[in-house]
Amino acid sequence: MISEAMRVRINEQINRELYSAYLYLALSAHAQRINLKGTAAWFMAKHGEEMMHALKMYRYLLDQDAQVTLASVAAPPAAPDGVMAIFEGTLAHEREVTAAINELVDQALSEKDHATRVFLQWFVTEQIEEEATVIDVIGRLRLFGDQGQGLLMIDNELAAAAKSIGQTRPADGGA
Ligand code: OFO
Repeated sequence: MISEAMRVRINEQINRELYSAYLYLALSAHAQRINLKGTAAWFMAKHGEEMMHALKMYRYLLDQDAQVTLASVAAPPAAPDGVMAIFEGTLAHEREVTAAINELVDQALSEKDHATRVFLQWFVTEQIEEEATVIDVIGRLRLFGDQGQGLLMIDNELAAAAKSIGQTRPADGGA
């Protein structure tokens, strides 16, 4: 049993996760159109991961006998120019999601809702990884360049990394 306030907030978070999925689907299409196939695969894998996040919360509400209320998902903005700007925007977005998850934890703590706090722990840990993988990509774009040979190399790395998204994070912290 969870409070009505908590039910509403988890439903809002489901919407944020679905928006993340939608945003990454749009970025995957954009990357595909500019011939960055690895980047497209990476954002498509992130899309799947965000859907999984939404469904995890959806399932939690049902397990708590709480109503799932699906709202409209906002349209993502047009992709910015340049790969660096795309990943910087992705990092900013993930930091907003982290802040929202932390607020949910604050709510659970204030209500002494131990079940929800424990449930949210997975998301707290997940957000560390979500931010770290994007920070890693941005670092490599800075190092090797976001055009030409450097970009081609990173695009190939993203193609490989896409295969491990949603699985255990590689020990080397690869993108
Ligand atoms: Fe669901 O972690 Fe990204 O948004």
